[in-house]
Amino acid sequence: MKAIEMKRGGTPLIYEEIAKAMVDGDGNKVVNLVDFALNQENRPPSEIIKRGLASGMDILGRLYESGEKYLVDLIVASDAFKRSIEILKPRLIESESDAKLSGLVILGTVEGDIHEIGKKLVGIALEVAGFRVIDLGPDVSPDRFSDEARNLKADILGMSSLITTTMINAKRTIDKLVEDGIRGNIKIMVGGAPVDELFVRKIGGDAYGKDAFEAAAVAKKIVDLSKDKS
Ligand code: B1M
Repeated sequence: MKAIEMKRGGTPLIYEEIAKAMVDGDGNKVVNLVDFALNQENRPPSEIIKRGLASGMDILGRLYESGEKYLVDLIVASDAFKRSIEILKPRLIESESDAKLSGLVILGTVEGDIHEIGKKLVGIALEVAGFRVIDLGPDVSPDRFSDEARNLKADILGMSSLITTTMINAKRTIDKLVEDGIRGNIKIMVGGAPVDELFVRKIGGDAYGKDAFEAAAVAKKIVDLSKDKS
């Protein structure tokens, strides 16, 4: 593959190429470009995610909403995104990892919601920040969240929610933790496109993360604060 030239103004064209291949549904091209950006051009993995993959997915989401793209296009792009994360993950952790262990986080997408790419990125960012992460996957019930939180003695429970109709299941999960008597032992962070700070506060959570890297920073802050208190 030939070296990717710079756009006027210095923005590397490779990020746009990755985003375009996502929108065009060319999964193999996405993965090859990601590999090229990382290994030939030495682009930072976090920028490849933000300006290439996530940007392409965002455009695709809008085209899906307006009826110009279909569910199958989202599935192809999601597969390419996940394959790309596997390429980027080792480099992200090796280049940006914080050596000391910050705590244990259990992570999952709320019940009824199968979106998992954002959650996977949050998991990686938390690992980079020194947390041990146990990913329960998508569509996690309040009962399961609560059982795992108790059994694993996790410091933080992180919930991802992408659909407006199921985001209320984050509240049902918090209610379940209260019912099981373990709410006071764990910090709760919630995020995802339709979620905001106000929603998290209303349902009784502790913290909101706008994106993966902000989520990791916020996680460190709430764990450090609770250590200071004890
Ligand atoms: Co669906 N989907 N989808 N989808 N999908 C959305 C979310 C939607 C907005 C598309 C649209 O209509 N514009 C819409 C929801 C509308 C709404 O409720 N407001 C939607 C819909 C309707 C659906 C279905 C119902 C469609 C259908 O079947 N008719 C269905 C849902 C089925 C279900 O869950 N029960 C469905 C299915 C799918 C696919 C399976 C095809 C696929 C998911 C594949 C997978 O994950 N395995 C998919 C995709 C890819 C999308 C879009 C296009 C992209 C989501 C994504 O991966 N983004 C999405 C539209 C969009 O977001 N533009 C859409 C990339 C990712 C990096 O960003 O997930 O936002 P994001 O995560 C960010 C932040 O939000 C944040 O950090 C992440 C990284 O920066 N974050 C957290 C996320 N979790 C966090 C947790 C935290 C902190 C931060 O703390 C714990």
